[in-house]
Amino acid sequence: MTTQDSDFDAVVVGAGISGLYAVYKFRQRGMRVQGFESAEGVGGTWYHNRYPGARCDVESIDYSYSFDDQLQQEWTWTERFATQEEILRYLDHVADRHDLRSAYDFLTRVTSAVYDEKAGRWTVTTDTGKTITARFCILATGVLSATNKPDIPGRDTFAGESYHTGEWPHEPVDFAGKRVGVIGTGSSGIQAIPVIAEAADQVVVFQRSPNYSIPAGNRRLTDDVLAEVKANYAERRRLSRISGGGTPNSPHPKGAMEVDEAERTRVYDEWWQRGGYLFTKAFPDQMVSKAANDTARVYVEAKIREMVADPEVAEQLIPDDHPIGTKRIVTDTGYFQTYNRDNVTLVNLRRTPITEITASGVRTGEASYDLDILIFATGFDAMTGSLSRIDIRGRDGRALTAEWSAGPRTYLGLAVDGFPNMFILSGPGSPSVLANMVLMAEQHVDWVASCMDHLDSHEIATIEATREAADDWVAECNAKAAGTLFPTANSWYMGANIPGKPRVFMPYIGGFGNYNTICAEVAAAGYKGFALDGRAASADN
Ligand code: NA7
Repeated sequence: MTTQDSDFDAVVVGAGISGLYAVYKFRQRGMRVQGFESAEGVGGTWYHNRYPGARCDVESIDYSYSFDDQLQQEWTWTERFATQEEILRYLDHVADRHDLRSAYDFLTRVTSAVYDEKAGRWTVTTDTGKTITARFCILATGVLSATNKPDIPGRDTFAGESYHTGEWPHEPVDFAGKRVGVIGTGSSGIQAIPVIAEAADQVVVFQRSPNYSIPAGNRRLTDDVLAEVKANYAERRRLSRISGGGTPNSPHPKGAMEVDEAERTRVYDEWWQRGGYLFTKAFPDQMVSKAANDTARVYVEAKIREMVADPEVAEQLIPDDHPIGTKRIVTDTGYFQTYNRDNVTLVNLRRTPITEITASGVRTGEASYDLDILIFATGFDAMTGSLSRIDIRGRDGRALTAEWSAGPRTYLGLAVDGFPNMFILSGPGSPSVLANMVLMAEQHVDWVASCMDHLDSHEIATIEATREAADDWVAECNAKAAGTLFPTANSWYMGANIPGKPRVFMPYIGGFGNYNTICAEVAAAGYKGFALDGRAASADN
């Protein structure tokens, strides 16, 4: 390899939704792009999370790229909420359609990214021994990709088959006639359990915290529905970009406490029928006012009691530790009814914690459960985990992990002071996990691409967030979160699921539409809050 071969305009780490679009967009600008991806194929989250029942909780017609109108007109989603398999097929199609794979080295994990101040370039090394340099370092490493496998005593001694939902094998897992244990009842566990229960002999669910979950109301998309969506796609996308969550849904015009009980119930009935996590957005005050939230909580709890035949089991499935929606609310298909089956047992770990995992199964304070298959549906080191697994160093060799020891610090969720020409896509400090991730990815990549246009047309070599702008943005994110009920829950949004991780509400919760406006204003003001070639930006730059 010659120096020229190993020197790029941009390196893109990750071939998920944001990485793929970054490669597309940068190549459109005529850039030489090198991508790295640790998996064998494209898809990111949707490559790895192949567990039974895995689906997106955002509607397929919204959870899809908007940049290629021909693609959105030609592609036919089959279901309202797409399966992992269908989303991966879609992303494979996009990669082929735009020849994106050719930018990537697959089965290649980036181990370090180091900024060379003298050269003004990033040096990136991989676990395959490759080293390249690039002007821009783009981290599209995903927010729910670094899996969390809790350190339960005896964890690795289990002699049967053992899987994490986020690292699911490619070969189908055969559950027939098997005794299956599932640890964890977040989105992954709640989606997987009903499907596994249909196939397995026995399912034992080890639940530490119950979760709120709303039936998806999933259905096949008819030709008529698709024709109407496609005829109005531009307007649908416009509404999504100005919305709070990146989909064309808006809450009731009045707050839950401003309407009478009959109206409140009518609205909840309507949003219950719509299905899924959108239920948390029925009223605008639901995630802000405890009294409003309580009305939603009571409504859903009554539904759970209706769905579960055994009242004692129903009570154990009802959360008592967080306002509804402050932990990512789950979108399910038949979850609560699964506990009406004879072959499903709920083990309440609050009452009887796991003491150890043994060669034959799981032991709690009260009983031993012999298992053939043990599934960890135990989540992720969310938002920062995929970044902290790379040795990222900015000016003066400063390590990103050290800079973030008290929690992630970014400007706009995109940039970090001391790390010039480095952009994080859909990272902490952005609305990513609270919004439609596909439109989020497009917004970030489009913003970065026009920033690059600005730099090039003004002959500016480097852009870097100022410390002051990052401090202000962190304060703004904290203030926005403090105005809601979200920080009251021990959620992965707060880093609370990982022992030792700082408790900080990581996403920006001011709304996707507002965020888009802020980013546009920053650019229009000549990249306010950034230093360009080391000098604070002004509107004349
Ligand atoms: P989540 O939502 O983080 O759920 C993980 C689950 O695993 C949750 O029920 C945890 O209980 C449980 N867990 C974690 N550690 C343990 C230990 N040590 N013992 C018992 N149970 C444990 O991850 P998911 O993969 O389901 O979903 C992640 C996101 O992906 C989701 O929010 C969607 O946005 C898509 P806990 O609540 O911590 O008591």
